[in-house]
Amino acid sequence: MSHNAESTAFRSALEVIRAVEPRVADAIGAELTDQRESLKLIASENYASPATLLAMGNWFSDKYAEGTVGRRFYAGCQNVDTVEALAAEHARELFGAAHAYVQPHSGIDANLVAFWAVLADRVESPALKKAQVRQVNDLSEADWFALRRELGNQRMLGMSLDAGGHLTHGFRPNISGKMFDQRSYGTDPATGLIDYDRVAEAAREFKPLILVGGYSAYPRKVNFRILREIADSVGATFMVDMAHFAGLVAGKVFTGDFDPVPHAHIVTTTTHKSLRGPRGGMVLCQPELADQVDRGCPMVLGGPLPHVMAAKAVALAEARRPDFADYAQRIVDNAQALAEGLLRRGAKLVTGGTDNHLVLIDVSGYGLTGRQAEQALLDSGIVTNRNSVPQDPNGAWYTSGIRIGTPALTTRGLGTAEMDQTAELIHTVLTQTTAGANADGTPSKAKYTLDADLADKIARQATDLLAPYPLYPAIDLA
Ligand code: DSN
Repeated sequence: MSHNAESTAFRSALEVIRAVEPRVADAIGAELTDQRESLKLIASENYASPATLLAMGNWFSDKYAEGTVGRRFYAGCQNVDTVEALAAEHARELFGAAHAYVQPHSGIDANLVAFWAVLADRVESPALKKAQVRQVNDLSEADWFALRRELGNQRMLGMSLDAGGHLTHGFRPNISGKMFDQRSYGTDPATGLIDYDRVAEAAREFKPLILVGGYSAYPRKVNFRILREIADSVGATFMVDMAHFAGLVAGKVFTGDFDPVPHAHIVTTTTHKSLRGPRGGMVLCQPELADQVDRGCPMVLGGPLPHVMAAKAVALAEARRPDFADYAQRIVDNAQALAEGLLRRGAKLVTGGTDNHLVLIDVSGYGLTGRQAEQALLDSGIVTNRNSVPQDPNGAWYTSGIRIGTPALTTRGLGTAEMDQTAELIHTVLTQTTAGANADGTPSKAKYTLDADLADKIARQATDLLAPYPLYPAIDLA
């Protein structure tokens, strides 16, 4: 395929859009410019391939396809069946999973599908048995009351938010925190690492129905074999949310005890982070959960998005190519180079480093909150997000941390030398930023000062750093 084909495809698409609503075409073009010019260090973002992006922009978007492959609630789904079956096959082969469900629209949706599947599989509930889709109309009022009583108050044990766990692992701002009686395990205050003995102790005391492994801001490997043993010892279902590190599992950087798929009963993921696919979710599971997982739509999901499933099939096919393993290894090499560069310059990092794709800087070492640091970096052309650190005194809004990750810059081709330069840019911005004060003189958690000329200079240096590694080099919209 020629480079010219990619350029022609996107230019033509924009021409067609521009004829209807030019402001949308302009915004799409502006987004490409912004993404090309900024140093994207958001750990959960990436750049999907042109083939993946194009697979989403077509008439598959027009199809309803509730149900599963070969068993739909709508006629005319033969082509949707083709792409859904392909995406599931690629997912099973890539991860060595018994079953794959590729309909979830996001990671949150994938987790909801998993929670429902585990509840339906594990909770002894005559009312629930009746409530399965095919019999839902037969439920009496008494059945509904029984169903709520029998399913309610089940227990979930997951990683605490400030130690790097995710909102959907039983925390109040998410429905999982209302569905489940939740307790969390944190990390060792001295090392920042998961203390598996403490997890085992919490599991023994709490006796969860579901033990959740996985994180969105923990910079280390997790031993899933040990977590499975803990789950088994208390009769819990072991679920892993690998949304952040699915690309490292796919690329065989995380193997053995660190690969969740052979150890967990059920694994959820997004497809757009280190896996580098379209925005979306996916569930992998053991055979005994497959039937419940496949009820995801309409149980907790809206109609599947066939255009996104087509894009998942494309991206998963890409991840099965040998060069994806090289990409995954470079993600980790780059994160470690970035961590080392920051440490050498005096930054304080949670756990003192990383062995995955992300680094968590404790910016209290620079006298800043996460919010101040995030904005100062943004002023300087460096896109990151603030994040809590363990036992964070500033809470989840202001925070004391900055989370940075390397999947996106690694896709562009930046390597360890550029990571050291990136560390220099970050360190310069953070050392030159000063926390501000409120009108009454009290310290502000949001205000800061950073010399505008310095911010501009750093932004130019960031652009120079990116210049040899153009984003979507074949695409010229001019
Ligand atoms: N929003 C994702 C992240 O940034 O980690 C997780 O939901």
